Parts: sequence; C-alpha cells; structure tokens
Amino acid sequence: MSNSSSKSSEGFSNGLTSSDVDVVVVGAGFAGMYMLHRLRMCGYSVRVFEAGTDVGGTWYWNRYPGARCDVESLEYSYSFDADLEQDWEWTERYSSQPEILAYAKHVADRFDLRSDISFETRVETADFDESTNSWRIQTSDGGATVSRFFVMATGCLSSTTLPDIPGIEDFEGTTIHTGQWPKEGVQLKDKRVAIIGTGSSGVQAIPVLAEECKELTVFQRTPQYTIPARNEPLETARQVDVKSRYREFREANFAMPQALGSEIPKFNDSIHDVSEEERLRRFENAWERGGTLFMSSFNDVLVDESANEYAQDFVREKISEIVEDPEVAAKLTPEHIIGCKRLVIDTDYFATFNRPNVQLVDVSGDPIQEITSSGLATQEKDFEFDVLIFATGFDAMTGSILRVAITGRDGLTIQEKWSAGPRTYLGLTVPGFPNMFAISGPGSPSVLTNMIISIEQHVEWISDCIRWLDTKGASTIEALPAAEDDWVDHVNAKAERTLFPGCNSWYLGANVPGKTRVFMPLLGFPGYVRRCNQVAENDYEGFVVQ
Ligand code: N01
Repeated sequence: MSNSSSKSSEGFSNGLTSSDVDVVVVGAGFAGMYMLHRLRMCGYSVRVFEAGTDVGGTWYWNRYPGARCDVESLEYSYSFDADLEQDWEWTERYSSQPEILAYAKHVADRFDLRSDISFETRVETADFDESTNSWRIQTSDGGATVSRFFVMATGCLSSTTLPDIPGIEDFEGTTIHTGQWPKEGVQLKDKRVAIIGTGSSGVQAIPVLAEECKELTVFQRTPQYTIPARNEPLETARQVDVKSRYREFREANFAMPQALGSEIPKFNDSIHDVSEEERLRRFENAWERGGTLFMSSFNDVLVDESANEYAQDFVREKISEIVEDPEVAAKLTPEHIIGCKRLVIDTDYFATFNRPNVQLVDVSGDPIQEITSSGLATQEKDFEFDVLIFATGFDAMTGSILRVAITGRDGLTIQEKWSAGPRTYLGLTVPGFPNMFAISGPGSPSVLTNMIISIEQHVEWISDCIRWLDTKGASTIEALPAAEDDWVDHVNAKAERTLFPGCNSWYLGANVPGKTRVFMPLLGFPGYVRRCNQVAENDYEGFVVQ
C-alpha cells in the first residue's frame, strides 16, 4: 500500500517504461470515478485509463438527441457523499444526458479526480505475472503500468454494435451510431434522416429527430413496448423533501429488488386474483404515473405468461388509441412477452408516427439487404436519405471486457475462459484471474437495478476486500472454480423462474451474432448484497487467499 498517487518507474524488456500503482482501473464513468475516489480515501495509489476526453462513461458517449435516464434523478445519483447529495440540484424528474454529464464533471472537479485519470488512452492488454503477483497493463499511448490489482469499470452498455449489413462503408452521407454521437452535434435541419433500431436509444431519439429533420424514416425489425416517461420539471418541494430525509430514502430504495422506486405503490398479489376493473385501474394508474415500474402492478407479470398477456394487451390497446393510421398502429404493435426485452419509457414515441414527416418501414419480413451509396435497399424497395443513424445497441455486459486482451494465470485468456459465455463468482471475479475485479460484471444485478447504486455497492466491496487482504498480509485473492459453478447455477436458476429467457434480448446476448445465449444479469438486489456481505464476513469464502 502506498500513500501517493505516482510511484516508481522501471524499464521493461521491450523498451517501454512503466509506472507502478496499487490499482489500475479501466474506465472513468460512474464506476471508475467512484473506484478512484474510494481507493484514494483508503490510501491507495490509482491510475485510471479512459478512452474518452473526459469523465462520464455512458453519458459521455451517448449524446444522441433525446438521451435521458430512465431512473429518476433523485435516485440516479451517488449516495456516498451527503454533501454532494445536498449541493447538486436536479432540474427534471428524469435527467437528460447533458445534465448527467454535467453532474459527472462536477464530481470529477469536486474530488479532484482528473489528476489520476489518463484520458484518450485505451487499455489494450493486461497480463497477470505469477512471479510478482501483479498485473502489467499496456495502453494505446505505448505506456505500461504495473499494479497489484486490476479493476474493469468499463460499463455494461459501452461496446457499440453495427448490424452485419453489407455496404455500411459505401454510404456517402453521414453515418452515426447513437452510442458514439459526435460531441459537436449533427446538423439535421432540412435533412432526410433514416434510423435503424427501436430499442431504448431509438425510441428516445425518434420523437426529437422528427422535430428536427425534414423527413424521418424508421426501420423497425421488432416493435417495442414502451410506457410514457411523464418526464417533467422536478418540483422544488419534492427535491427539498427528499433531501431532508435522503438517508432514509436511500435505505428504502436499497431494499427494493431493483434498488429503486421505493415510493411507487407496491402490489404483491397475482393479476389472476383481482377483478378486470381492478386490473385495468392499476395498469391505467401506472401508465398515467409513467416509468419502468409499470411491470410491478402485480407480482406475476414477469413470471407467468398468462399474467403477462394482460399487460401486453393493455399496451397494445394504448398503441391503437394513440396511432391514427390503423396500418401503422398494427406495425407498431408488439407480439412478444412484455418486459423480457428491456422495457422502454418514452416521450411521445407512438404519437410521433402521426406526423406527416415520419415514415415507418417494417423490415421484419423484408430485411435490409444492403446499405448503398445513397441509402439502403430491402428486397422490395430502395430508400434514399442524407443521414443514417444506427440505434442498434451494444455488445452488452461482456463486450467491453472482451475487447481487452486479458491474460490470467497459466496463460488463460478471458476470451478463452468465456468462450461459452461469461462465468463469474458474484459477478465480480473470475477464477484464473487473481486480483482482477469487474464492476457490475455479468452475474451481478447491474443492468436490472439503479446502476449507480449497484456500482457503489461493488466499489465498496472491492475496496474493503483490498484493505482486508492488506491487513492479512496477503498478496492475492482468486475465486475458486466450485464457487463460480455454484454462482452460475444460482444466476441461471433465478432467471429460469421468470419470463426473461423468453425472447431475443441483449440480456441474453441474442443481439450479437455468434454470442452464446446466457442470461447475464442477476435478479434481485437486496439478496445479492446480503450474499456479498456474507462472503466478506466469512473471510471471503469461495476464494483462495494467499
Ligand atoms: O439497443 P437495443 P439500445 N435490422 O439492443 C435493432 C440502455 N439504454 O441502444 O429487437 C433492423 O435495445 C434491434 O431490433 P431487434 C438500456 O438498458 C438506456 O436501444 O433485435 N434492426 C433493436 O430494435 C437499453 O435496453 C437508456 O429485432 C436491427 C435495436 O436495433 C440498452 O441501453 C437509453 C438490426 C437495438 O436495440 C440498449 O438500448 C438508451 C438490423 N439488422 C439505452 N440490428 C435510458 O436510460 C439491430 N436492430 C433510457
């Protein structure tokens, strides 16, 4: 353990110079920022590597029009510092991307984080050296860093994917992915714009794009269930009230399955046990209230297919009421299980298809064949436009980890280890990769929760673990294969009791051709936290410590 953030230098046999730190962290989003701050507070030296030019992670990259969080702003914020909680003023019920990015920058300023972050620097390789029990990390700037611990804080939705359609590079107009939106913005006025994809990013962007551009053509492969966000300015009285009891408010949210929404009415009864009138009343209330907790109107909407059908029917009815042209409404009407692809919340999504400058093209039966120099072609028709937007999502949860060439014990690479899908212990660690941690990794609640709260729980567990190792005088911690096997079974068993495995979602990796189909996040935040705490209290059971 060291007391300063810059340490000694040594020569590498390949001529590179290196600097030593206690911990290398990859990524300066909310996870990397708090990991840095927390480790510093514990007296450790840290170097963070970040590909972007500033902090913010997902909120740095996803600058597309309409980008906004789907967790309420008073909840989607750090809870670790009471003064920060009191000082920052949120302006809307759901924060926009610019406001969240401004918050991330404020946190970086407030805790002087940037001095230990190397921006515009990608981690390319990370190798565990068994002779010194340390990690050697090589970066895109040609540098190398040796550290005792290696933390991947790379985010769950940061590795963008483009569809496997020929000709993308032939398009002569502007091509953009929503997850890599240019900082300087894109001029859309008077432009013919096309967008492929109707997940959360597409659904948020489409209404705003339609307002800005001349013509918008939406290429939809799977229609989307989406619930109104009902975003609005945050009432001062609400903010003052929550701030007057922030600890209690946070504690109540920590006890929720998704670590959010404690003040939303909760129902623990089956949809089959109530009258039709009550069923419709609850769904209508949830629709009017807005937000993702629509699915919590009953206890069985995500576990029982016949219960789920009632929720599907309710949203389908809403689509037919909002969309004026019955043919367009039919194309926008989903048939799959509601909620097994991540439920989206929107502002005026369905109503946007009533606009004269918006055209919906259903490519489910007539897929896009190729991108051409002036647009794209399906089997049946050619389309021309000036700007092509890919809202086609991410190689979720594992993509950013697998993009780094990580080699653990005995030359085992993470790519080999996860060739049949990700396997972890607690979603934090991987046997064969000592002293390596993944924040919100596969097998942890992560994307099924308020991410910032899950991030804080992981950061605190990791820093406590490192401190414990030092008090023991131990140099390595490594998950045992048996603990990993049990954990993978536990994650799968939880998912199999629900309808989540029932459709082609990114939760399963089904959006990436060739990716093994495994349900990656763990359901249930409070039980997970109890388990992590129990592991620590039992001297890190499931690990070998040396
Ligand atoms: O990505 P997605 P996303 N031809 O994978 C379509 C978080 N997020 O960026 O469903 C035609 O959900 C694909 O079609 P299909 C949030 O967790 C949060 O929208 O595979 N279409 C789908 O419609 C979210 O869930 C926020 O048939 C093609 C779309 O592209 C996650 O990020 C905001 C195609 C991809 O949807 C990912 O959302 C934004 C092809 N060849 C994102 N290939 C908030 O906080 C793919 N598609 C609110």
